[in-house]
Order: sequence, then C-alpha cells, then structure tokens
Amino acid sequence: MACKRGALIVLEGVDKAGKTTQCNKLVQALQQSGKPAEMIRFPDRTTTIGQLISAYLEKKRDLEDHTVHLLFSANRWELVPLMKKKLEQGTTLVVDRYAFSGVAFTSAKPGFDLDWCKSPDVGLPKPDLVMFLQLSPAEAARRGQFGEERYETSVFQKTVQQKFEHLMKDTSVNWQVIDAAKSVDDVHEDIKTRSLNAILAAQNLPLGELWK
Ligand code: ADP
Ligand code: FDM
Repeated sequence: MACKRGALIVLEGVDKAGKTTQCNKLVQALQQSGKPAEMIRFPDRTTTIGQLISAYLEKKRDLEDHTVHLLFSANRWELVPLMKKKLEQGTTLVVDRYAFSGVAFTSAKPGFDLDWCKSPDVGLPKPDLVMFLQLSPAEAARRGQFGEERYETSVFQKTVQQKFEHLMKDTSVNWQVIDAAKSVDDVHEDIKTRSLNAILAAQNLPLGELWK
C-alpha cells in the first residue's frame, strides 16, 4: 500500500505573534508522538535567492518592490520539489510564513494590487491548514521592541494585519484563527489539536494547488 502523505501546515501572523516558537514546539510534539515532521521557514535565507532577500530585509541592499516580491515567490518555488517529495514520503511540513505573508506584506505597500501580488504564487502546494496567530498590536508591543529589519514598524504591521484579514475571507483556504495572546503552552495545545486533525484529514487526500 502506498504511504500516506504528510500534511502541509502553515503558521501565519504578524511579527512577534509566536510563529517561530510554535512551529518549533509543534514539530517537536509531532516527532515525539511518532509522526515524521519537519519545519520550513520562508524566506529560506540559505539559498542564493534567499541571501539576496536577507540582504534586502537587513537593509544591506535595496531592491525594487516588484522585484523583491517575485524573489520571495521564487524562493518558495525553488523549494517545491523538495516539499512535494517530503510530503509524498509521509513527512508533515510545518511552515513558518508562506505565500500569505508574501501577499500581505507587498500589498501593504502603496500601489500594489492584491491579485497581482497573488499571481506568482498561484499553483504552489496548497496548505491543508493555515493557522493565523492573532495578536493585538498592544500585546505584540509587550513582547519587546521591533528589530532593525525592514517592515518592522508598527504602522506597516497594522496595514499588514488588515491585508491578512482580507486574505482570511477566502474560503478556498482552510484558515483557522488562533488566540496567540494565551500562554506558550496553551497556544501550543490548541495548535497541536488542530494539526493532528489536519494530518488525519490530509492523509487520504491529494495535495491541492493554491489559489487555483
Ligand atoms: P514570530 O516568529 O511570530 O515573530 P516568535 O516566536 O519569535 O514570534 O516570538 C516573539 C517573542 O515573543 C519571543 O521573545 C518569544 O519568546 C515571545 N513569545 C512567543 N509566544 C509567546 C506567548 N504565547 N506569550 C508570551 N510571549 C511569547
Ligand atoms: N516577508 C516574508 C515578505 O515580505 N514576503 C514574503 O513572501 C515572506 C515569506 O519578510 F517581515 C517578510 C515578512 C517579514 C520578513 O521575517 C521575514 P522573519 O522574521 O524571517 O519571519
């Protein structure tokens, strides 16, 4: 019998919502319960394209806005063969940011149309579950100062949050909103339960194509 595929699980949310903390804890919990799982994060700063993106985010170089949007998308596409292989082998992928961050961040810039922003990512592997870690700007501020990277200002993050809210109206994507203001452990329990359900549901379904 063919092996059951892994699930593609994405965590999204504004800066400091706890995405990285929760991705790590979820992978650890899944592995401990005997389910193969790995974490991926976008941007993947290790590839040639990712290094260019990283220099842009660190403000070490400037890139034209459309260009950098397409680079973020290319950075996802370059990982697709590996992602598909892992999923087919039964490994669940827990992804820290995906195309939704791509669209929310670029469309928060003036003059960017949502459909234009989505188009390069149309056809990417479709997540079985996208959890949006919801956190108010006031709660996020309590978790510390913004860093030095591009986009790390409260004004820009507020616009990004509005763009995410718009994207979440799309019922073709399995969005689930998580209250990220709870303790790390409570948020983890919530995310783990939803992920285990998604893994069960995904195992006998074909992998979908995003926004198609
Ligand atoms: P993100 O990846 O969304 O930017 P992180 O996981 O890096 O967020 O967390 C940002 C900061 O908030 C870190 O210092 C982390 O320890 C802290 N943090 C994460 N989750 C919680 C939580 N539920 N309650 C309080 N602090 C948290
Ligand atoms: N970001 C991330 C984008 O602008 N587009 C994208 O497609 C993705 C995946 O890059 F400010 C932004 C979001 C964030 C930054 O920061 C990445 P982290 O701290 O590595 O998540």
